[in-house]
Amino acid sequence: MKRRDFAKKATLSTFATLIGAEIVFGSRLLDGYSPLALQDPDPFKMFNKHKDMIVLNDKPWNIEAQAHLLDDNITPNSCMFIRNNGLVPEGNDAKKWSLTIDGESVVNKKTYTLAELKSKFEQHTYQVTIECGGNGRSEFNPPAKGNQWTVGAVHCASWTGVRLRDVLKDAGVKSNAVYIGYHATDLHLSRDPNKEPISRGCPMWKANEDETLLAFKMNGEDIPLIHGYPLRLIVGGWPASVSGKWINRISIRNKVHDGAKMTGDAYRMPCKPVAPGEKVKDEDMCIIESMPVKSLITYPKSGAMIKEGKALNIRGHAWAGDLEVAKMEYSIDFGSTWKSCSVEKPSNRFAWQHFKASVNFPKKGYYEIWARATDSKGIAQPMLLPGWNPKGYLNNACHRIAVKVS
Ligand SMILES: Nc1nc2c(c(=O)[nH]1)N[C@H]1C(S)=C(S)[C@@H](COP(=O)(O)O)O[C@H]1N2
Ligand SMILES: [Mo]
Repeated sequence: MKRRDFAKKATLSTFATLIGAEIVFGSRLLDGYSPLALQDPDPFKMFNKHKDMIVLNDKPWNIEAQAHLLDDNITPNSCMFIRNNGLVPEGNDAKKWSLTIDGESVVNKKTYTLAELKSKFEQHTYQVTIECGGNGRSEFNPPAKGNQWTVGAVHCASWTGVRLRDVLKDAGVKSNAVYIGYHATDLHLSRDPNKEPISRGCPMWKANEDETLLAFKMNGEDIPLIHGYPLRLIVGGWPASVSGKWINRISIRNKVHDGAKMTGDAYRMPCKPVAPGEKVKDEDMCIIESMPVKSLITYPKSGAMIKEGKALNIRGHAWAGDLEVAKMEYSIDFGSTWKSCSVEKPSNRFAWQHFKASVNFPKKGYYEIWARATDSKGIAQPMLLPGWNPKGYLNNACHRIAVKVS
């Protein structure tokens, strides 16, 4: 058999195994063609996601959870939303991975292998709530372009890694440092290697917090590829876009980082409130820092049927960016009156806080349960949509579920 025919036969048998059936006229398949059945990858299998997850986009992959999938205290991989700005890098090898610290404000540019990071610096584990700045975007009117997230672009997993500040300190930080910016290995959608899909960062004070990690484990295991294997930045309380995946370089900057999606209107809000639909100049848009207070009812699932005369035990989580959640309430009369929920302390800073309440209904009929969190500065979630903005960020309106008592 000629080499080429042999290769073709081997490919065909691989295709057949993947499809689970003989490809009857396979020998006539033109070179370079792959069967259609293999061109439609199943994201649920590929990423190990729960069947109730919702695919918003496949180029790039963007997949969201639903409120009832987020019931666990620590979100399992199967229920974590996926947000990509570019193409997922291929062939990441933890054994060959390294991280370079550079930039105008580094004392000694330094490169660490992943093994060095793990052995040289103390390891820490924190539960961190990570929410996409665009979570809730689908409610804005006029609509904002971008993924139409409903409520499911948030998760709270447990992350293990080394503190970014320990690594920065080891390389040396000049006194004129103001910001860090990350660089990662994902490819721009255009496949142009000179373009980065995203390269964001945060001020030095945020980079230096205890919980800001260079993480290599998620929920006790290697981070799944889609969530940043083998090294990811974890920055609690701020838009998830600051938590860069597939990190191989961090620059210590002497000015606000100006990487992709740091400038223009990306991840920025109008510095002053604007009317719905109003055009806002780039220079009037301000970088989003701490995320606002928010909560989710994760049990029961919206649409639950309740027996008359029985109390319903509801539960969920609440979080408040850089702050803590101080109070949690629910309403069954469309926000006219509120009753308190019990709310736990976070297991560490930036972990979401679990709440519960026992709800009684006066009679048979349709109800909505609304949940409202208040942060430690006394700011509560708005009952209705907060300020419209051109990119549809920071919708922290109260979460509602429907129930029927019969
Ligand atoms: N390298 C890289 N990091 C990234 C992104 C990306 O596209 N590339 N997306 C960011 C955005 S916008 C979000 S919301 C989170 C999503 O994290 P997840 O996919 O692990 O849920 O990753 C952030 N980190
Ligand atoms: Mo995001």
